[in-house]
Amino acid sequence: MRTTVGIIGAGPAGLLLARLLHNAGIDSVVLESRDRAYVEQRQRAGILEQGTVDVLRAAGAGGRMDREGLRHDGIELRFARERHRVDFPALTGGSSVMVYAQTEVCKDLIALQLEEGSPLLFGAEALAVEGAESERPRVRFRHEGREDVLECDYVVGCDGFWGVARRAIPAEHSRVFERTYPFGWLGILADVPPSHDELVYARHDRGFALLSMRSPVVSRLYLQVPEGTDAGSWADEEIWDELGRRLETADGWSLERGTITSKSVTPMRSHVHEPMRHGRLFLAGDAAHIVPPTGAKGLNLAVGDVVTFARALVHLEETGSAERLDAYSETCLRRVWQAERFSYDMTTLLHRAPDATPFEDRVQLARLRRIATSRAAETDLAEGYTGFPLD
Ligand code: RFL
Ligand code: PHB
Repeated sequence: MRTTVGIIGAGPAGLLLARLLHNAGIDSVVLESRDRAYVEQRQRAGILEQGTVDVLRAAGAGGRMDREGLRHDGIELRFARERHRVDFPALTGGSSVMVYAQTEVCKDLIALQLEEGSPLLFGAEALAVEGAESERPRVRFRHEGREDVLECDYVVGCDGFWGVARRAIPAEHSRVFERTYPFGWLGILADVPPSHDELVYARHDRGFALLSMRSPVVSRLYLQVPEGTDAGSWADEEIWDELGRRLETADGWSLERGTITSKSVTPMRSHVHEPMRHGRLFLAGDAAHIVPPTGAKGLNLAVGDVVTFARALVHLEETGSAERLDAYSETCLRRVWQAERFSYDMTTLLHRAPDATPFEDRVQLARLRRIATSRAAETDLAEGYTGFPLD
């Protein structure tokens, strides 16, 4: 098999890249190791930045998002039983975010790709990327029990944190920057209308809690739990009790309970692989970088990477200049590091480290109070949350 751009992985990064290339008249093949149902049901992100919303619309993939997504103009911070709303449009000159689940973004892009795009193969596991430094990189893969080779002009590894693409970059050319956190998130989906109309990020002495949503009738909630926690060790009622305690306010707000339909634990890490390119192999999305979910940045960064790649390739085809493609890693990493910084700030602002000292607790509360009382500090949060511009 032969194509211009071989894409490994049909998460948001790979699917959107295939769509952008299709719109530009460039052919591609997407190899995805899992089946379609799995990819469409994997519970993950929920927040799209303004820039991501604009990209999906321009790619012709925003129809259902505009009908069913929920535009949010702010979030609420809770600490010391107080609440403070951050008003995004007022602080950023009009930006907001969209609540529209990653599962839905993937469903929309898969439907478009299968209808009118280049080939998208499910159950096709990439085994290795070969010849990244040559003119003709190849992806060896297994599909329907047979091994095959995809010959490409370019390979883009959109295969997430555990994928194979990154491994094709020799260690002597790689640098990894990493931080792990001694806690994770226990996330639930529940059949109950959200108890607040915007997301609530709560700092509590017992740990962080987040109230989010998937629709007007489905809530998504998270609790900070110790690293390595087994989701099954938390009974449903215990989860609701703990969420109620951590989200409690002095003004009598109350949390509605409902049937929990899914329960899982996510570890938290910050990770960046530099550079994001080796020869004709490019890394995009979680394959190159991971952020802790507190800043809601992972999917949005993946979108930024593939937009940068697609624009650079179109520029090459139109002008003959590889300048933008050569600058891919540098261009992406500038934005990646801003998101890493923001996600780290949000994580340390709101979580309680198991070894936190009383001094650190006081500083954390002072940081929150600063945001609640200084327009400059609040604007910094609003700008980071609604998203950093694409170069
Ligand atoms: P994905 O989504 O992991 O997709 C990678 C795809 O590659 C496939 N694959 C392979 N295919 C072929 N051959 C191989 N050898 C392969 N190895 C892997 C996989 O099956 C998969 O389909 O990466 P991508 O596209 O880079 O997208 C990244 C996002 O999924 C991720 O950053 C976000 O989900 C992170 N994230 C959030 N991001 C946000 O922007 N806003 C949020 O609100 C948000 N909340 C979250 C999150 C992630 C979470 N978890 C579970 C980590 C909340 C949570 C709880
Ligand atoms: C989600 O709805 O899954 C979600 C929202 C905000 C975050 C992380 C996850 O910061």
